[in-house]
Amino acid sequence: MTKTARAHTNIALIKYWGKKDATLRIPLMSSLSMTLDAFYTDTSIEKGTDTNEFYLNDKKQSLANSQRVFNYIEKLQQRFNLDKENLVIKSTNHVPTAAGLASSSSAFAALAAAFCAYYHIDADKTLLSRLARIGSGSASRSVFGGFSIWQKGDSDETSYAYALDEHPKIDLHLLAIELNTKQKKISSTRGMKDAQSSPFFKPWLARNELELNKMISAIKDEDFTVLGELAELNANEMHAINLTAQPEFTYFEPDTIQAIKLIENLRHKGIECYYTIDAGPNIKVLCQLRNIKEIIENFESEFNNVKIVSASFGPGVTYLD
Ligand code: 2P0
Repeated sequence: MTKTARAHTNIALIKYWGKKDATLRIPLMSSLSMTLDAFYTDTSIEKGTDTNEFYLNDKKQSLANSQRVFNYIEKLQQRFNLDKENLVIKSTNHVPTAAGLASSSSAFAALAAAFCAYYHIDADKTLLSRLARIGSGSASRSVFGGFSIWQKGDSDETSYAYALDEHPKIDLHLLAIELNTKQKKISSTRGMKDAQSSPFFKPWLARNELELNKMISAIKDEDFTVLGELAELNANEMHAINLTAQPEFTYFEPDTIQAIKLIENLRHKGIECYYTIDAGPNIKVLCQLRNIKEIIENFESEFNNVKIVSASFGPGVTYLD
Protein backbone atom coordinates (compact mmCIF):
# COMPACT_ATOMS: atom_id res chain seq x y z
CA MET A 1 0.00 0.00 0.00
CA THR A 2 1.56 3.26 -1.18
CA LYS A 3 0.31 6.68 -0.16
CA THR A 4 1.29 9.82 -2.05
CA ALA A 5 0.75 13.49 -1.28
CA ARG A 6 1.62 16.70 -3.11
CA ALA A 7 2.47 20.09 -1.60
CA HIS A 8 3.53 23.35 -3.22
CA THR A 9 6.30 25.65 -2.07
CA ASN A 10 5.47 29.04 -0.61
CA ILE A 11 7.18 32.40 -0.51
CA ALA A 12 6.91 34.46 2.66
CA LEU A 13 5.82 38.09 2.27
CA ILE A 14 6.15 38.52 6.04
CA LYS A 15 9.10 36.36 7.01
CA TYR A 16 9.75 33.76 9.70
CA TRP A 17 13.30 34.33 10.90
CA GLY A 18 13.73 33.17 14.48
CA LYS A 19 12.73 30.32 16.73
CA LYS A 20 11.48 30.36 20.29
CA ASP A 21 11.72 26.57 20.50
CA ALA A 22 14.13 24.94 18.05
CA THR A 23 12.95 21.35 18.66
CA LEU A 24 9.28 22.03 18.09
CA ARG A 25 10.01 24.87 15.64
CA ILE A 26 7.87 27.40 17.50
CA PRO A 27 8.68 30.74 15.86
CA LEU A 28 9.23 34.10 17.49
CA MET A 29 7.02 35.84 14.94
CA SER A 30 3.97 35.15 12.83
CA SER A 31 4.50 34.95 9.08
CA LEU A 32 2.39 35.22 5.93
CA SER A 33 3.02 33.58 2.58
CA MET A 34 1.83 32.98 -0.93
CA THR A 35 1.68 29.33 -2.05
CA LEU A 36 3.08 28.95 -5.57
CA ASP A 37 1.59 26.95 -8.43
CA ALA A 38 4.84 26.38 -10.36
CA PHE A 39 6.80 24.50 -7.70
CA TYR A 40 5.78 21.39 -5.79
CA THR A 41 6.94 18.13 -4.24
CA ASP A 42 5.29 14.71 -4.58
CA THR A 43 6.11 12.28 -1.79
CA SER A 44 5.06 8.65 -1.43
CA ILE A 45 5.43 6.31 1.51
CA GLU A 46 5.32 2.53 1.35
CA LYS A 47 6.32 -0.34 3.58
CA GLY A 48 10.05 -1.03 3.70
CA THR A 49 12.01 -4.21 4.29
CA ASP A 50 15.35 -4.39 6.13
CA THR A 51 16.18 -0.68 6.22
CA ASN A 52 14.70 2.72 5.69
CA GLU A 53 15.19 4.03 2.16
CA PHE A 54 14.84 7.56 0.86
CA TYR A 55 14.81 8.40 -2.85
CA LEU A 56 15.01 11.98 -4.07
CA ASN A 57 14.22 12.55 -7.74
CA ASP A 58 14.63 8.77 -8.33
CA LYS A 59 18.08 8.65 -6.73
CA LYS A 60 18.62 6.62 -3.58
CA GLN A 61 20.06 8.90 -0.92
CA SER A 62 22.90 8.12 1.45
CA LEU A 63 22.22 7.50 5.11
CA ALA A 64 23.52 10.97 5.92
CA ASN A 65 21.24 12.63 3.37
CA SER A 66 18.25 10.64 4.62
CA GLN A 67 18.75 11.41 8.29
CA ARG A 68 16.60 14.53 8.55
CA VAL A 69 13.69 12.71 6.86
CA PHE A 70 13.86 9.61 9.06
CA ASN A 71 14.49 11.54 12.27
CA TYR A 72 11.28 13.37 11.45
CA ILE A 73 9.40 10.14 10.66
CA GLU A 74 10.58 8.65 13.94
CA LYS A 75 9.32 11.69 15.83
CA LEU A 76 5.91 11.31 14.22
CA GLN A 77 5.82 7.54 14.88
CA GLN A 78 6.53 8.24 18.56
CA ARG A 79 3.95 10.98 18.71
CA PHE A 80 1.19 8.66 17.45
CA ASN A 81 2.44 5.68 19.49
CA LEU A 82 3.18 3.72 16.33
CA ASP A 83 5.63 0.88 16.18
CA LYS A 84 8.90 1.80 14.61
CA GLU A 85 8.95 0.28 11.13
CA ASN A 86 11.10 0.68 8.06
CA LEU A 87 9.66 2.73 5.24
CA VAL A 88 10.50 3.53 1.65
CA ILE A 89 10.01 7.21 0.99
CA LYS A 90 10.20 8.62 -2.52
CA SER A 91 10.17 12.34 -3.17
CA THR A 92 10.13 14.14 -6.48
CA ASN A 93 10.82 17.83 -6.41
CA HIS A 94 9.14 19.75 -9.19
CA VAL A 95 11.10 22.78 -8.12
CA PRO A 96 13.31 23.75 -11.05
CA THR A 97 16.86 24.33 -9.90
CA ALA A 98 16.47 27.58 -11.80
CA ALA A 99 13.92 28.76 -9.28
CA GLY A 100 16.34 29.41 -6.47
CA LEU A 101 13.54 28.49 -4.11
CA ALA A 102 13.98 26.30 -1.07
CA SER A 103 12.03 23.07 -1.29
CA SER A 104 11.80 22.34 2.43
CA SER A 105 8.36 23.98 2.66
CA SER A 106 6.82 21.69 0.03
CA ALA A 107 8.93 18.70 1.09
CA PHE A 108 7.82 18.55 4.72
CA ALA A 109 4.19 19.47 3.99
CA ALA A 110 4.02 16.60 1.47
CA LEU A 111 5.84 14.24 3.85
CA ALA A 112 3.51 15.04 6.78
CA ALA A 113 0.47 14.46 4.57
CA ALA A 114 1.84 11.20 3.11
CA PHE A 115 2.64 10.02 6.65
CA CYS A 116 -0.92 10.66 7.84
CA ALA A 117 -2.36 8.91 4.77
CA TYR A 118 -0.08 5.89 5.18
CA TYR A 119 -0.98 5.45 8.87
CA HIS A 120 -4.67 6.33 8.39
CA ILE A 121 -4.35 9.29 10.76
CA ASP A 122 -7.40 11.44 10.37
CA ALA A 123 -5.57 14.77 10.58
CA ASP A 124 -7.45 17.98 9.89
CA LYS A 125 -5.50 20.79 8.23
CA THR A 126 -4.62 22.40 11.56
CA LEU A 127 -3.02 19.20 12.83
CA LEU A 128 -1.35 18.66 9.46
CA SER A 129 0.12 22.16 9.65
CA ARG A 130 1.43 21.48 13.17
CA LEU A 131 3.02 18.22 12.01
CA ALA A 132 4.58 19.85 8.93
CA ARG A 133 5.94 22.65 11.15
CA ILE A 134 7.98 20.16 13.16
CA GLY A 135 9.74 19.10 9.93
CA SER A 136 10.42 22.63 8.70
CA GLY A 137 8.83 25.86 9.89
CA SER A 138 7.83 27.19 6.49
CA ALA A 139 6.15 23.84 5.65
CA SER A 140 3.35 24.69 8.10
CA ARG A 141 2.14 27.30 5.57
CA SER A 142 2.29 25.01 2.50
CA VAL A 143 -0.63 22.95 3.84
CA PHE A 144 -2.83 25.75 2.47
CA GLY A 145 -3.16 27.33 -0.95
CA GLY A 146 -3.37 31.03 -1.84
CA PHE A 147 -2.35 33.17 1.10
CA SER A 148 -1.71 31.55 4.45
CA ILE A 149 -0.71 32.82 7.86
CA TRP A 150 1.39 30.90 10.38
CA GLN A 151 0.31 32.23 13.72
CA LYS A 152 3.29 31.99 15.99
CA GLY A 153 1.42 30.67 19.04
CA ASP A 154 3.50 29.65 22.02
CA SER A 155 3.20 25.87 22.08
CA ASP A 156 2.87 22.87 19.81
CA GLU A 157 -0.92 23.14 20.07
CA THR A 158 -1.15 26.84 19.23
CA SER A 159 1.54 27.28 16.57
CA TYR A 160 0.04 26.46 13.16
CA ALA A 161 -0.94 28.00 9.85
CA TYR A 162 -4.40 28.73 8.53
CA ALA A 163 -5.78 29.93 5.21
CA LEU A 164 -6.22 33.67 4.84
CA ASP A 165 -7.62 33.32 1.32
CA GLU A 166 -7.20 30.13 -0.71
CA HIS A 167 -8.54 31.69 -3.93
CA PRO A 168 -7.22 35.25 -4.00
CA LYS A 169 -8.37 37.62 -6.71
CA ILE A 170 -5.47 40.04 -6.44
CA ASP A 171 -3.35 40.31 -9.60
CA LEU A 172 -0.06 39.04 -8.14
CA HIS A 173 2.68 37.08 -9.86
CA LEU A 174 6.12 36.01 -8.78
CA LEU A 175 9.18 35.77 -10.99
CA ALA A 176 11.87 33.55 -9.52
CA ILE A 177 15.15 34.85 -10.92
CA GLU A 178 18.19 32.61 -10.77
CA LEU A 179 21.21 34.87 -10.64
CA ASN A 180 23.64 32.80 -8.69
CA THR A 181 23.63 29.04 -8.38
CA LYS A 182 26.22 28.82 -5.64
CA GLN A 183 25.15 26.68 -2.70
CA LYS A 184 24.15 28.87 0.18
CA LYS A 185 26.77 28.99 2.87
CA ILE A 186 24.54 29.39 5.88
CA SER A 187 21.46 27.22 6.36
CA SER A 188 18.20 28.93 7.32
CA THR A 189 18.22 27.09 10.63
CA ARG A 190 21.68 28.50 11.42
CA GLY A 191 21.02 31.94 9.94
CA MET A 192 17.89 32.58 11.95
CA LYS A 193 19.68 31.53 15.13
CA ASP A 194 22.66 33.82 14.53
CA ALA A 195 20.43 36.74 13.47
CA GLN A 196 19.14 37.04 17.02
CA SER A 197 22.44 38.63 18.07
CA SER A 198 21.61 41.74 16.02
CA PRO A 199 20.66 44.85 18.07
CA PHE A 200 17.81 45.29 15.57
CA PHE A 201 16.32 41.84 16.11
CA LYS A 202 14.06 42.83 19.01
CA PRO A 203 12.84 46.08 17.39
CA TRP A 204 12.00 44.04 14.28
CA LEU A 205 10.09 41.51 16.35
CA ALA A 206 8.13 44.35 17.94
CA ARG A 207 6.93 45.37 14.46
CA ASN A 208 5.65 41.90 13.53
CA GLU A 209 2.01 42.36 14.50
CA LEU A 210 1.79 45.75 12.81
CA GLU A 211 3.36 44.48 9.59
CA LEU A 212 1.23 41.33 9.58
CA ASN A 213 -1.98 43.33 10.02
CA LYS A 214 -0.98 45.78 7.33
CA MET A 215 -0.28 42.90 4.93
CA ILE A 216 -3.65 41.28 5.73
CA SER A 217 -5.37 44.60 4.93
CA ALA A 218 -3.43 44.99 1.67
CA ILE A 219 -4.53 41.51 0.60
CA LYS A 220 -8.15 42.16 1.54
CA ASP A 221 -8.07 45.50 -0.32
CA GLU A 222 -6.29 43.85 -3.28
CA ASP A 223 -3.75 46.66 -3.01
CA PHE A 224 -0.69 45.50 -4.93
CA THR A 225 1.33 48.63 -4.11
CA VAL A 226 0.98 48.32 -0.35
CA LEU A 227 1.59 44.56 -0.54
CA GLY A 228 4.73 44.97 -2.65
CA GLU A 229 6.21 47.83 -0.64
CA LEU A 230 5.64 46.00 2.62
CA ALA A 231 6.98 42.64 1.36
CA GLU A 232 10.13 44.41 0.19
CA LEU A 233 10.53 46.27 3.47
CA ASN A 234 10.05 43.09 5.49
CA ALA A 235 12.65 41.21 3.43
CA ASN A 236 15.11 44.09 3.77
CA GLU A 237 14.55 44.15 7.52
CA MET A 238 15.44 40.45 7.69
CA HIS A 239 18.61 41.00 5.66
CA ALA A 240 19.53 44.12 7.65
CA ILE A 241 19.38 41.99 10.77
CA ASN A 242 21.76 39.48 9.23
CA LEU A 243 24.16 42.28 8.31
CA THR A 244 24.09 43.58 11.88
CA ALA A 245 24.35 40.23 13.63
CA GLN A 246 27.51 39.63 15.64
CA PRO A 247 29.37 38.28 13.75
CA GLU A 248 27.65 39.68 10.70
CA PHE A 249 26.66 37.62 7.68
CA THR A 250 24.71 38.11 4.48
CA TYR A 251 23.09 36.02 1.76
CA PHE A 252 23.59 38.82 -0.74
CA GLU A 253 26.06 38.44 -3.60
CA PRO A 254 27.07 41.21 -6.02
CA ASP A 255 24.39 40.00 -8.46
CA THR A 256 21.77 40.41 -5.75
CA ILE A 257 22.56 44.12 -5.44
CA GLN A 258 22.61 44.52 -9.22
CA ALA A 259 19.15 42.94 -9.39
CA ILE A 260 17.85 45.25 -6.65
CA LYS A 261 19.13 48.24 -8.67
CA LEU A 262 17.41 46.91 -11.78
CA ILE A 263 14.10 46.66 -9.92
CA GLU A 264 14.52 50.23 -8.63
CA ASN A 265 15.20 51.40 -12.21
CA LEU A 266 12.15 49.55 -13.51
CA ARG A 267 10.05 51.34 -10.90
CA HIS A 268 11.47 54.71 -11.93
CA LYS A 269 10.43 53.87 -15.49
CA GLY A 270 6.88 53.26 -14.27
CA ILE A 271 6.97 49.43 -14.28
CA GLU A 272 5.69 48.62 -10.83
CA CYS A 273 7.51 45.68 -9.25
CA TYR A 274 9.03 44.77 -5.90
CA TYR A 275 11.44 42.15 -4.64
CA THR A 276 11.71 39.70 -1.82
CA ILE A 277 14.78 37.64 -0.92
CA ASP A 278 15.09 34.53 1.26
CA ALA A 279 18.08 32.70 2.68
CA GLY A 280 20.06 32.80 -0.56
CA PRO A 281 21.36 35.23 -3.18
CA ASN A 282 18.45 34.99 -5.62
CA ILE A 283 15.68 37.50 -6.01
CA LYS A 284 11.96 36.94 -6.40
CA VAL A 285 10.08 39.72 -8.16
CA LEU A 286 6.50 40.52 -7.22
CA CYS A 287 4.59 41.99 -10.14
CA GLN A 288 1.31 42.16 -12.03
CA LEU A 289 0.40 40.18 -15.14
CA ARG A 290 0.70 43.12 -17.56
CA ASN A 291 4.36 43.74 -16.64
CA ILE A 292 5.75 40.18 -16.64
CA LYS A 293 7.04 40.26 -20.22
CA GLU A 294 8.86 43.56 -19.88
CA ILE A 295 10.45 42.63 -16.54
CA ILE A 296 11.72 39.33 -17.95
CA GLU A 297 13.16 41.16 -21.00
CA ASN A 298 14.97 43.62 -18.76
CA PHE A 299 16.51 40.87 -16.61
CA GLU A 300 17.53 38.91 -19.70
CA SER A 301 19.29 41.89 -21.21
CA GLU A 302 21.09 42.77 -17.96
CA PHE A 303 22.19 39.29 -16.86
CA ASN A 304 23.77 36.65 -19.11
CA ASN A 305 22.06 33.25 -19.04
CA VAL A 306 19.62 34.27 -16.33
CA LYS A 307 16.86 31.71 -15.73
CA ILE A 308 13.43 33.00 -14.84
CA VAL A 309 10.35 31.03 -13.77
CA SER A 310 6.97 32.69 -13.45
CA ALA A 311 4.47 31.60 -10.78
CA SER A 312 1.14 32.56 -9.31
CA PHE A 313 -1.13 31.08 -6.64
CA GLY A 314 -0.99 27.36 -6.00
CA PRO A 315 -3.22 25.00 -4.00
CA GLY A 316 -2.73 23.44 -0.59
CA VAL A 317 -1.86 19.83 0.12
CA THR A 318 -3.54 17.20 -2.06
CA TYR A 319 -3.55 13.39 -1.93
CA LEU A 320 -2.69 11.55 -5.13
CA ASP A 321 -3.76 8.03 -4.15
C1 2P0 B 1 10.23 32.03 5.52
N1 2P0 B 1 12.57 31.21 5.46
O1 2P0 B 1 9.37 32.58 6.22
C2 2P0 B 1 11.69 32.27 5.88
C3 2P0 B 1 12.21 33.50 5.22
C4 2P0 B 1 13.71 31.70 4.74
C5 2P0 B 1 13.62 33.18 4.83
O2 2P0 B 1 11.38 29.65 6.49
O3 2P0 B 1 14.77 25.81 10.33
O4 2P0 B 1 13.50 25.80 6.05
O5 2P0 B 1 13.53 24.23 8.83
O6 2P0 B 1 12.29 25.78 10.34
O7 2P0 B 1 11.46 26.82 7.12
C6 2P0 B 1 13.34 28.90 5.54
O8 2P0 B 1 13.53 28.19 6.69
O9 2P0 B 1 13.60 26.66 8.41
C7 2P0 B 1 12.37 29.95 5.86
P1 2P0 B 1 13.54 25.57 9.52
P2 2P0 B 1 12.92 26.76 7.02
O10 2P0 B 1 9.91 31.34 4.52
